[in-house]
Amino acid sequence: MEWLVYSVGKDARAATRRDWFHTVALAVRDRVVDRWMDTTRSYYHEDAKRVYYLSLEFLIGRLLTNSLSNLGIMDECRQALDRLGLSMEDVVDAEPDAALGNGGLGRLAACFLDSMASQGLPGYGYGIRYEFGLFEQRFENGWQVEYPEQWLQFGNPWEFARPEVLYPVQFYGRVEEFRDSVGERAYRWVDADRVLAMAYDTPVVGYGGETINTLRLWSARATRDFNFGHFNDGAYMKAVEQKILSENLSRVLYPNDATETGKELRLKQEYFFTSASLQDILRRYLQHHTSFDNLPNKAAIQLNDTHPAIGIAELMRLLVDQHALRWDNAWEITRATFAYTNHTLLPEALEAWPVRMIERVLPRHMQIIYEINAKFLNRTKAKAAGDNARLSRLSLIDERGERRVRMGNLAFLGSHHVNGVSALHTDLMKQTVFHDFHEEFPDRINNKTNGITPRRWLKQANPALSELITTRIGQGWISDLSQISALSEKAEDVVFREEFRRAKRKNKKRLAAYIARQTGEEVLVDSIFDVQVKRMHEYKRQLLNVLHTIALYNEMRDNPTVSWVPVTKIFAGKAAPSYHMAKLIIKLINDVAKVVNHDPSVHDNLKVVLLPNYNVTAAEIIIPAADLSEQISTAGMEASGTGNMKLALNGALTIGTLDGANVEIREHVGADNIFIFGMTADEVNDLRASGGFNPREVIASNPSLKRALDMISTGAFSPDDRNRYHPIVQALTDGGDHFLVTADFADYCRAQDAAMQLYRDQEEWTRKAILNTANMGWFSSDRTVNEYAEEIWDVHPVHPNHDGEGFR
Ligand code: Z2T
Repeated sequence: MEWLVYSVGKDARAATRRDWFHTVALAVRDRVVDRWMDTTRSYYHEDAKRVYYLSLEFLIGRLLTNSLSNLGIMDECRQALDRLGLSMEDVVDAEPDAALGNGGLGRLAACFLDSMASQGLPGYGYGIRYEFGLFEQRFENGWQVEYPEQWLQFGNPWEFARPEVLYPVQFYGRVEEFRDSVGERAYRWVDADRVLAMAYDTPVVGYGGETINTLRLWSARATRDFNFGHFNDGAYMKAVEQKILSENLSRVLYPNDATETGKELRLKQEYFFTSASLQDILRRYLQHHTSFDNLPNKAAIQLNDTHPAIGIAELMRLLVDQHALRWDNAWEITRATFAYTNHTLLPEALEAWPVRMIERVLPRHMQIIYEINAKFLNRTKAKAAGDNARLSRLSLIDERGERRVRMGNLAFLGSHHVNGVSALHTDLMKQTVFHDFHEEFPDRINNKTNGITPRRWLKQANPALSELITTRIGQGWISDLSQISALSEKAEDVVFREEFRRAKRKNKKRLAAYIARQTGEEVLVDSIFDVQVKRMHEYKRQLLNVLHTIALYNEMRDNPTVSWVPVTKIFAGKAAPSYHMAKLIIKLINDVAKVVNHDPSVHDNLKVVLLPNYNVTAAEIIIPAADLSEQISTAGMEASGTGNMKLALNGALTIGTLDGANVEIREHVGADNIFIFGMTADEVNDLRASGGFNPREVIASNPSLKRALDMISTGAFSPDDRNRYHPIVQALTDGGDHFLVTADFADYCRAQDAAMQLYRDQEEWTRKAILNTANMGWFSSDRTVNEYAEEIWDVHPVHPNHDGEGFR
């Protein structure tokens, strides 16, 4: 109560739910600060090797439940609120969802922060404090409309502004050559614009509260130069305008998940946070060291995709230009410090900045990139004389068309390890994008299959199942998920199966209420909750699911006397605002929902819902309630997937292709407990290479597919605009069906039938669901992070001293 009065400045009668959220968050934060300082101080005193996770995205979601749960004070807090007549749920619901990321890549970064802190690893996250996170999605007339996501509008109780942690970051200008004190050629970057990067720190509470790490996000501030000197009116207003423009750097997250826009502001964002982070890392290192030789023994820098890859040129610049190291020495240190994670093979998502743009925005970096390239190609030329095609593939510069810098090649060359995010993806990296580099550096590529944190994705999101698990096997699974395998034998226990079903049913009721609130649709709790939640993208094939939905709808209408297993098709996901096809697919799902849900002839046996504004908070409600998990991307295209892991851990059975981590999920849960269908990545590759795939033939030979497509194309779902879906039908037919939707349709329907038949046998279904939960232990991000720590970073746990006296 005192907290409310003194920190929020209100008395209890005037307090809103948001005020209570801020009150509770500030009280929780107070419990964290001492341990946070202890942790930081322990790292400092031990001069521990730290790992720095550089990521343009951190998809955190809400933090209140997470903090309370990891600190072990959930019940205490609930009781305190009870005494005030307040509901915990209401307070929790008042927190905005921090959506500083697009999807898998950003959420992976957030899971890694949780896992590093939970295992006592000295890990820092570095990124951008976007004022606007990923847009809020609404449906207007069934179409996606984007609204700004104003998560900071009412303040952020978790962050600490550090106005004293401020670094200059430069853009534009030119490079001057001069002779240094020993007469060597040297360079300086002059006449550049300056922006300041200001730090905001958020404590990352590890499970048990022993370790509290730091997420440091940078915010752009104008330099105060314009306050000095004399201005006439015009110059003054120009200077103020300049200030506003430079602060746009940290204004908004780019909403593209797997396509790059090549916009200058995006390049500037990447350099902005990377430069500030490197300056901060070097400052911390120099507190203990006078030479840079030990940098690789004290700092591991992980590049989350190529977004921070300009850091390789930046570290070279800092070492060579500012600290006067010799090139070869600086390069050795740089390579020993950086490692790079690749998250996609999609060609349109591989960053390639125009040389002309980098020359203009970062002139010194362009020189450094040329120098790195020249030295590398010269060395390679000596070995592979004559093979010019190979050399041009290895080059950092793509010379076909407008000259561009291949950021993936730069990241590869400047790193000591390069990893993919699932076994299949890593293999494909070696065969495709990095084929030549892999030949050149056969030990550099390694696999680190993604994982998810069991704290957020099981303990917090699914209290019903978590409590059940803990009553049977204790709570060791929370910090060591491999222990969950002890549930396997419980799959044979009829009482346990009953309780497992009860937990699932409770979650389904919660989701049904959420669906009713969000869409007005009533769904049957006893239907199969068939869930596809992820970004909207053609390669993820929401269309395949829609086509099956329409085919099932037709079958149900044709055979009204059959006793159908009721199905609820649940979709959620955002489309990039400029991705017209993905937005059209959203409209199609909404149009199909409208027709199916209001057709009395299917007797409520089929419902279709598309939930708006999918984010971490929505995922926490949807995932624990799922029966069937749709992981149906075209094989070879989904690098890993992580939603697949969250759903299986929560006892959903997967229907999926042999893509990304689905392959490893099958190995762990067993082929009998997963519905695999469709072409393999090799088959996809062969079919595309043969050029012989003809969707028209496939469609003609499959009446149910033909009927579904005909309905879409003749306007059965869009009577107000019968041509609306022409682009979709076109893509699936004359367009050549690049994602092989039609090719996999028949086998997908077979797998769907198998799932529906199995669902009739609730005991058998539950047995398999339990075996999924029990066998997903390996997919904990604790395991993933440990692999990085041991095989890439060489960092080790530190146990913070919380005695108080020793250090103070
Ligand atoms: C993203 O979420 C992913 C890859 C990207 O490539 C970009 C973004 Cl924003 C540049 C996803 C992959 O699509 C997904 O398969 C993977 O599980 C996830 O990254 C984490 O590795």
